[in-house]
Amino acid sequence: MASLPLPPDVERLARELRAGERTVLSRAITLVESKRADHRHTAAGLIQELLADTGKAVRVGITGAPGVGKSTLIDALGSMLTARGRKVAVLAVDPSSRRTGGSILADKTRMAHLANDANAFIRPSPTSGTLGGVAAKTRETLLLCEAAGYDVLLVETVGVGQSEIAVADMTDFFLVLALPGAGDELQALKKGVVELADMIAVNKADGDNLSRAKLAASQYGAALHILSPRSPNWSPPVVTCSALKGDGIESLWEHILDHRRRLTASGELASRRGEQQVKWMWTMLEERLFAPLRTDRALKAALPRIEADVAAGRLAPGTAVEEIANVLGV
Ligand SMILES: Nc1nc2c(ncn2[C@@H]2O[C@H](COP(=O)(O)OP(=O)(O)OP(=O)(O)O)[C@@H](O)[C@H]2O)c(=O)[nH]1
Ligand SMILES: [Mg+2]
Repeated sequence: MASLPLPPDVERLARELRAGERTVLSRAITLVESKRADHRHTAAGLIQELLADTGKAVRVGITGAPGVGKSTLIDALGSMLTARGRKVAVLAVDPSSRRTGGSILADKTRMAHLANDANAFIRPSPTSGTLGGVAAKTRETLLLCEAAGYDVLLVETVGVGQSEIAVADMTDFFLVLALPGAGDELQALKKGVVELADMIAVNKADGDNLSRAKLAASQYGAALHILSPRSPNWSPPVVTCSALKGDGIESLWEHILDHRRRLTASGELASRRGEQQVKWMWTMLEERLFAPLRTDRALKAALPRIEADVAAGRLAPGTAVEEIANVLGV
């Protein structure tokens, strides 16, 4: 199948984006987030055009329970980095409708420094769609930010579901934030998030919480010890920090850079990213192949009867699949 010709403005858009203009970046992200078929087509062309300009940033995923201090930490870490001459982009993956216009504002106030920082770019999560859809758009946005010259990407996701895996799959380093409270560590272990962690940071290690935070950190350390590490080249450290006071933020970044050096030297970073790209391709292909299932009118009309027949035991599932394939003509 011959691919459709690209609209002439793709090259110009790519050029302006490389120049690092924020308004152009915002516009390109809006394009990537659009559901219109012609926009999708242009967006895909733009990403392809920019591919050689991507991949240079440090990509960090940050997760943790609601209120653990993710945004506060991003504000502190991001500000430290822009002060050192880095350009920082903050993205989020949150497919739930939790984040309405109001809380985007709240987020910006919790990232008060970055929100007013010329070297920082904050983009809230696309608000509608499946996790797969939201994650796909965030991945493309991440590439656009890299092409626009952002060299640190911080991707926040709330630790309540599958979105952590999606974020771990698009980043190089996965930071899990925890609270100094008892029982919290076990919860996180149950969800399997800790298996993804390249580092655990017990936040709010300040004031009365300091000793409890240290205790929690040693418990996490013991728990991590019995898990097999995600990488042969890295043992996830457990640290304490206070995003609010800025304590431990510098050492947090040192760990991230250390991880990067080791995984770059061993070749693991490149292979991890390669695997992520291939996985991404398959995810997009599956989405695309599944699309007719959701939109085909004839199938939509036939499905309730087919499902009812399968449920009632009148129709074998295999026969039902044949029938559906017939309707779709595949
Ligand atoms: N004492 C203390 N409070 C903190 C610290 N970090 C964050 N907080 C407070 O915890 C509350 C939640 O912080 P956020 O940064 O919004 O947490 P979050 O994890 O981004 O929350 P969601 O995005 O809603 O999941 C705010 O009131 C912060 O001021 C810290 O290091 N110490
Ligand atoms: Mg937040």
